[in-house]
Amino acid sequence: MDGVPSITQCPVAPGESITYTWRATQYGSTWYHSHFSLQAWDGVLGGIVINGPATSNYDEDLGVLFLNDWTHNTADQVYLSAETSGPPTLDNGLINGTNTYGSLGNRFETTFTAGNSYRIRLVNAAIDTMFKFMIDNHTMTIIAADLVPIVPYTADYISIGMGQRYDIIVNASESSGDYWLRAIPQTTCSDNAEASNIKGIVRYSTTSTSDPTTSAYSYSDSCDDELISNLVPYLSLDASSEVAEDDFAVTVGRSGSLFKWYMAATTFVAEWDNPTVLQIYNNETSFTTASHVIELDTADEWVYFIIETTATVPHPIHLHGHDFYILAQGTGSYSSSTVTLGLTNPPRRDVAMLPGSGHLVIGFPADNPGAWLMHCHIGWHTSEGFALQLVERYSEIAGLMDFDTLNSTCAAWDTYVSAESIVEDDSGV
Ligand SMILES: [Cu+2]
Repeated sequence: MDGVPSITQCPVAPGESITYTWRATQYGSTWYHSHFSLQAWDGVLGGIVINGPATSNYDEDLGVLFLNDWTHNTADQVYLSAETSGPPTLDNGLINGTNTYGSLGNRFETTFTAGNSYRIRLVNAAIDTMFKFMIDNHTMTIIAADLVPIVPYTADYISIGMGQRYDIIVNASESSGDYWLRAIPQTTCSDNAEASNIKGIVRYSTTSTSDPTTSAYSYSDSCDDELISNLVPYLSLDASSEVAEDDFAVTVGRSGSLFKWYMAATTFVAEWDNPTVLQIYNNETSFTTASHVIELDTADEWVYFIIETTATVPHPIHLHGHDFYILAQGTGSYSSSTVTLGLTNPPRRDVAMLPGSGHLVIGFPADNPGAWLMHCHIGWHTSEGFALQLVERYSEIAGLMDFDTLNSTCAAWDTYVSAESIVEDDSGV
């Protein structure tokens, strides 16, 4: 029960609070954010670090480093044009919540001690920007993808999609100087008015105040994930043969003047005041078509999801409640006769890119009872209905719920909605 409104709880009314208590069964770097409307993209987010072993050594943990895009109007204001005219050019970007704009603002800065090595926990918390992240003159060793430790590999830069995390280790391999740290929007799928200015500074002297004069590593602009062959989980697990399979064509269309996204011809809408787990609590078994419930009833049964698009826009596909196995990811449509699934220790994570005009095949066992959202992590697309939900092991869910909190949260929400005449105007997630 991870706090998604319309799925696992009612939204938290203004002035109310909710406390989440959970047992961490994994370790590594992740983040939390509001799932109500577009609040996350106005800054209702933060990092989560769960300590545990790493697959490579380092001297110092610098913690979470957020990469964001940014709009000068609120995301809610911008949404009004996004849903009628398509995704807008965003105004700027932020490194850990800060950047310059003209003569205003300040850059993120950090100081390295020559010879030391630093762990940085990257989070792409952008609403609609895929970044390449790099630090000039410094290579990196990548040790985790989302919450999954991987066999370390080295690179000059890393591609990080919306919602994804990477843990990297950077050696302070220079002896002095100032170096740009860059989050570069990939123009293949992202538009940003300050694309070359989303930068921070790595210094070797705390007293230096000069801007770096260093150059970026060369790269080719793309919105592709890191290669499957590089994302090798340190704990080797093989995927099992499927027992069930679902195929979801991703399409976009208009409902009146508004863009809506569809998976298998359904654009997602769930109700803030009637979350899925409340329906389960009330023993309801027929869900609305628009709430796009996929029921997984058999414990530990393997399911494969085939997600395909014929449009050129790539999408970061995120599943709550699971690390899925990436069985295939590529361009063109999926066919079992032309695409070979990788079942031997494939990458596991919780966000993967569906390539433009391409396919993504993910698989996972039904080993986590609950109601779990799957959605595109582009904020506009989530609100425009690019989502579905799993009801995983229905009969076990009620026993895992905290009814008192569910009911009191919903009661406070209902009171607020009737007092303020609040109307749900998006997908509810
Ligand atoms: Cu999308």
